[in-house]
Amino acid sequence: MTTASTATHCPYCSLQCGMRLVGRRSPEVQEWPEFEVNAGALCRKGWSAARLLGDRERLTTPLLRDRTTGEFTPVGWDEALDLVAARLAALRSQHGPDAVGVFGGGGLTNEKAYQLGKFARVVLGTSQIDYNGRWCMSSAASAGTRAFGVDRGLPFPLADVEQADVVVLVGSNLAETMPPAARHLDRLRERGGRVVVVDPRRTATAERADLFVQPVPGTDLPLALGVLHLLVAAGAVDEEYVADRTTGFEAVRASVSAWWPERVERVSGVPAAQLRELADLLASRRPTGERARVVVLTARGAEQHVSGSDTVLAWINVALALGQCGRPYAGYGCLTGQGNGQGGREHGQKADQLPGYRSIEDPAARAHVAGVWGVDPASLPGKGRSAHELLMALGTDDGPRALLVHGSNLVVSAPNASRVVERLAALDLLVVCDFVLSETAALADVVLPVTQWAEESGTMTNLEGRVLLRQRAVTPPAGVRTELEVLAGLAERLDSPVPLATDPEEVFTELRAASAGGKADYAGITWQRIRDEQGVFWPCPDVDHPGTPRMFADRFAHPDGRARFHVVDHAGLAEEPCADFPVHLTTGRVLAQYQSGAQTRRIRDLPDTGPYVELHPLLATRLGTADGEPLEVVTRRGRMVAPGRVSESIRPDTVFVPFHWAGANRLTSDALDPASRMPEFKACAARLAVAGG
Ligand SMILES: Nc1nc2c(c(=O)[nH]1)N[C@H]1C(S)=C(S)[C@@H](COP(=O)(O)OP(=O)(O)OC[C@H]3O[C@@H](n4cnc5c(=O)[nH]c(N)nc54)[C@H](O)[C@@H]3O)O[C@H]1N2
Ligand SMILES: Nc1nc2c(c(=O)[nH]1)N[C@H]1C(S)=C(S)[C@@H](COP(=O)(O)OP(=O)(O)OC[C@H]3O[C@@H](n4cnc5c(=O)[nH]c(N)nc54)[C@H](O)[C@@H]3O)O[C@H]1N2
Ligand code: SF4
Ligand SMILES: [Mo]
Repeated sequence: MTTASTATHCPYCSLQCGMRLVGRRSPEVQEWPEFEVNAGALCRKGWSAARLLGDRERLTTPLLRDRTTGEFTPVGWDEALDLVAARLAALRSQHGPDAVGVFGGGGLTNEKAYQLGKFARVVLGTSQIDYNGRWCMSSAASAGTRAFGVDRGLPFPLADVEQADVVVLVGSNLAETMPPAARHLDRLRERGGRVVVVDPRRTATAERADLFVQPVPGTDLPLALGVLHLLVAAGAVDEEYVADRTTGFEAVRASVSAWWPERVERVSGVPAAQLRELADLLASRRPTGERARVVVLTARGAEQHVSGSDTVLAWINVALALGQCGRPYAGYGCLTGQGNGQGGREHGQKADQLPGYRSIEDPAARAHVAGVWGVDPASLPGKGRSAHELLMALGTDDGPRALLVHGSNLVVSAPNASRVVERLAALDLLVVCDFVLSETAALADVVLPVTQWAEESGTMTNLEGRVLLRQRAVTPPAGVRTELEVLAGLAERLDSPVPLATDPEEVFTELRAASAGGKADYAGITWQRIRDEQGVFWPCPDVDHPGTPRMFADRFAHPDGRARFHVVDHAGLAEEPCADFPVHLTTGRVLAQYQSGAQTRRIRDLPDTGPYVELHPLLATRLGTADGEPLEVVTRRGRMVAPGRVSESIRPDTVFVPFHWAGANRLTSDALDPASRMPEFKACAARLAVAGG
């Protein structure tokens, strides 16, 4: 007898590496070499992912928490769902539908994200829904929409990067955050191409760079202005492309004249000579005389700032001025982060959005989606608060009094997290769906145990806009339900005007109809096509359509078909260092842990080092500390103690703390980008001292 093997995808990041699960009980991860995105390669998180299936820390029964003792009591599903529904109904009738908030996640499958948005708008009638993707790539999404008329992280398959001549990574540590993708950089370099990495830390990714640029945190925007200044001065702008395919360049050309290299050097700390080297690379020619193919990629380092969306626009300006967007093996892309970071932002769990990447304020979009849902368009609520604003409103006079959390451990991952914990405590009801008792679930009044990843089927849209199918590979433990069943059970108890489906393929069919004609059009994608074709790229408006791996070849998505330049200027950080808080604190990731760590900290095969403070030897000497000694880090919001890790790789004016363990986000600032509402996770002002000294 052969052992069952199921082709599926990793539960973690947006690369969505293909893998096989072998065995139905405690399955083993094996490679799936035919799947082209990762060609069998996995990082250690992927290899160890199956360890959490059937783990003893796994939740298998609904739990009710006694607010006085803090103790959890296991209860049956009917009791839990009856109780949640009754309390939600009471809050709604007392305070109106916006008394209930919903917080989703970019790790949810398309089907779950879609159903969560429908549940909020149709069953609860609330406008108060948003999700953790707001903290992830919302700045790039907002910039992409403004520049190109549509937001798809990468408008080309990732492997195209290998065929480029110059790749500029602005604030991405992909060698640690999507390791199998780093091979594209290696192959590009073998072909003679060049890699540029922009990061305040010399990361594992920077080690692969031909040119490493190490700016002060939050200065990627003036860097782009300086690059464009030099390109204009060198006559390197592709004037024909700019005239044919874009609008708004003249104002941008004028605005960058004020950003000469020495001024950029003063602001960013990047030597003028290095800036010239970068501009020369971008303006270089292929042996044929044709322009070099340039790919500019941004990630969280550039985006998680109050100026994040303007920073992305500034780098898009560079790519457009060089005539790169829409050209083969070239252009701009954002490296999305969460497993379904792309799909999670298309189907309506965002405060301002309906499925198909439609606007909830557009009457035609409301009519279309309400038609698919079988409800009156007038019954759909309007736009709600963004993620952090939603959390800050909890338990206030006009904010939600109950919150349902699906797929976020926000106690660890939200900015200025101590305030978030205070807001959660002010709620009348906190309900968390999860498969482990995360730090957030531990504060809930009701915890609902759901199936995870390999125990259920559903689609995910990876960083390339490729819609993939995660197939159920193992039998879920007794006692857990799928999220679709939970939502349907609540809908029924809340007298929903329409029933909610529980079969994921049926939900996907409905999602296809709801997305039809929208920007992210899935109408022609079927589960069978995904199986047959290694995924299908949206937009795919009908079943005979091949899907769209490469966008913008002929036109951009604005009505006139042109891309838009935007004038942006350097506004700086929300918090600049000062006498009391003299260093920049930045935060991010390490290879072996994922996000808030709720999943990966429970996997014993992965090193769990705890938080640490990376600092330069010069700063260590000034503080009188040595490698491994405990340091106290203080910001205007909080403090933490963690061992120092002394390293030449970081700027002397900056320290780095990974956010996978609670602590980092007690320090971070919740100043928001005005366009995307992205918090400035990547910079705040901090003071360091030898702990206990
Ligand atoms: N191992 C691992 N992989 C992951 C994840 C994980 O948690 N762990 N999470 C996934 C998710 S959701 C995401 S969003 C992605 C994130 O992927 P990345 O964006 O690659 O990850 P980060 O570590 O958050 O940030 C990248 C780099 O930004 C740098 N940086 C800090 N401030 C600045 C700045 O002002 N400018 C510039 N240019 N760089 C700066 C940091 O030093 C860091 O090296 O990773 C995905 N993959
Ligand atoms: N300081 C700092 N903070 C950051 C960042 C940073 O760079 N620095 N990055 C930000 C970014 S980019 C992101 S994406 C966020 C991520 O941070 P979080 O939103 O906390 O994301 P996860 O840690 O992935 O949390 C997912 C939770 O949901 C559970 N879960 C997983 N899948 C499902 C599912 O299908 N259904 C349900 N119900 N639960 C599920 C997991 O067990 C886990 O408890 O953190 C942000 N916070
Ligand atoms: S790179 Fe991302 S998708 Fe691939 S195995 Fe690692 S965590 Fe999973
Ligand atoms: Mo993310």
